[in-house]
Amino acid sequence: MNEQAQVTDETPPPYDLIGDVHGCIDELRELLAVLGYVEDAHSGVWHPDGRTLIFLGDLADRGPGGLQVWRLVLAGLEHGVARFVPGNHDSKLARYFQGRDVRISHGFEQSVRELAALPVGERTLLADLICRTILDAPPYLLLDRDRLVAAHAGVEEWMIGGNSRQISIFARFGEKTGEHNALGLPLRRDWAGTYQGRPLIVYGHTPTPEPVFRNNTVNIDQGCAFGGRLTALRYPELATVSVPARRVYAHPSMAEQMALLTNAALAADD
Ligand SMILES: [Mn+2]
Repeated sequence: MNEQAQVTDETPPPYDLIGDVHGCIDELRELLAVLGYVEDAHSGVWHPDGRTLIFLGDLADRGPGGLQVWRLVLAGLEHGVARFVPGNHDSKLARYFQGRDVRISHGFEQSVRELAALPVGERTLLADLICRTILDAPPYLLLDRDRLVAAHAGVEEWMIGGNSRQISIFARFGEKTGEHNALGLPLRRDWAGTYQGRPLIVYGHTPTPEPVFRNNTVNIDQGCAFGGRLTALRYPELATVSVPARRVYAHPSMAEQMALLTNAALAADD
């Protein structure tokens, strides 16, 4: 999360934006194939029509292949066919690589396992590369001549075009209200509900069963690691393409989450 980095990216469309992968490597490969991407050993992943992949962060944790997802994204970044904005799980991974104290929870235990399984030399190289990528990345991206914003948790209208520590934290975490929902998860201020800006904001971070288009914002996190789906938004087409999770990698599953939230809403209506 580089708070000095340029947030404007000159890469022209078309793009494919992909929500929180969370280690779902099989679903990511399937989604990329459906979108027409080709993977080869030399150039990594690429699209015959010159499309650019934009990853919305939270690449690892929960699903079984976080480091494989990272390798695919790193190859895409190296060959100029992918962009990346960091999520809260990515910044935690960077802090871990810097030797700082982080809680091994919320799926992070899976990434620790994957790292431990690597030979030490390979682990060091990969850790350095991942850490540098996360720390150098701008907190969000402003694309297509200021018509599109890609951010993990979102941005407020006044933040667009700027960069600072406050903006970087909001883009990765959103803003907590101090309250919790029926799942015990912190409630976040509904910035999208009042958004009136011109650029379309594409984000993830909070899983919803379907992509949510609202006030010129789109949430494309469909909770793949929780047994939901992995979604891409094609831009400028604004079509969503999803593949189902092969299984539930983390609980509460999307079905359990929806049932708990529905029950809480019904109880509140009584
Ligand atoms: Mn997140």
